[in-house]
Amino acid sequence: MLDQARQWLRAARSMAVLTGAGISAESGVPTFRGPGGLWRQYRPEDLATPEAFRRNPRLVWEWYDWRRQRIAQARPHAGHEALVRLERAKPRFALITQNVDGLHERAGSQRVIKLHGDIWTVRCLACGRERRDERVPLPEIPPRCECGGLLRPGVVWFGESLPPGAWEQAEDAVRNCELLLVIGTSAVVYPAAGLIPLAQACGARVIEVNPEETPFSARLDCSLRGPAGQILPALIPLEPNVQTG
Ligand code: BV8
Ligand code: ZN
Repeated sequence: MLDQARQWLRAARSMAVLTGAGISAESGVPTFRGPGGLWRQYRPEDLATPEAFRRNPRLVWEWYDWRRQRIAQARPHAGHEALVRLERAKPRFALITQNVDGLHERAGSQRVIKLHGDIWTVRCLACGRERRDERVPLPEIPPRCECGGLLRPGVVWFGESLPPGAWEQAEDAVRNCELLLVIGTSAVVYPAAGLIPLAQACGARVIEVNPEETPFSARLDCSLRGPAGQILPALIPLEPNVQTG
């Protein structure tokens, strides 16, 4: 399995990678639906929706401020670093992430397509201004804009459409790749999860890395059952010749 996957990976001339919360688990950032996941204490519809924010911006911001503090203490791991090596080795490469934690960029990934926004950006509901805000913890909850307006996290909530351009870029990358590597996602959130069958429909091979089964595992070319921090470095070894394509 691993050898076959490594061989496909080495041979692929164009690649797309789709990551979810699982790739940040070994960095100490809780996942959403796993044991002790973020959603355990909070139900998604209670917090990650525009309605919840309108109803109780303080509660929603307490959750995001808590997550920002967890992420600020986290460090990218060997799995994130393996994806940086892969990006450098493959001329045609796209890293599509559902994560909002920014760990891929902190590891050195350059071409990151963020489908669900970025927890380190905020947007003003009054004047619409968007900016990076990395203050941890936030000085006031909920945080306010200079204009006095309420700031919201720069992430995509349930029921909200994805950032313009991000979806198109992701779809284009998946339609045109030979190989899709899916890492650490439960593949239940759409439209992101739809990229997996789309890749298959366009003739790409799909390799999955996840300690658990997902709704797509049985239908994929290769489903590697294990943690990203161990499997990715084995899949994408350090030696210099990994870029032979
Ligand atoms: C939209 C950002 C429409 C904020 C998030 C009914 C059926 C189908 C779809 C829907 C439906 N009802 C509603 C919908 C649509 C909805 C949706 O898909 N709902 C789901 C729950 C059914 N989708 C939306 O609303 C999307 N928008 O459709 O808009 C529209 C169109 C046009 C115009 C207007 C509107 C927006 C979805 C984005 C929501 N935002 N987060 C934030 O982060 O706070 S989603 C949230 O879930 C995160 O982004 C997260 O990334 C995402 C997916 O979760 P995962 O990343 O997969 O994480 P999870 O915990 O679930 O799984 C972790 C996995 O890792 C597990 O498999 C585990 O085994 C594995 N793992 C654990 N440890 C490791 C590991 N893997 C590797 N190594 C390890 N060590
Ligand atoms: Zn403002």
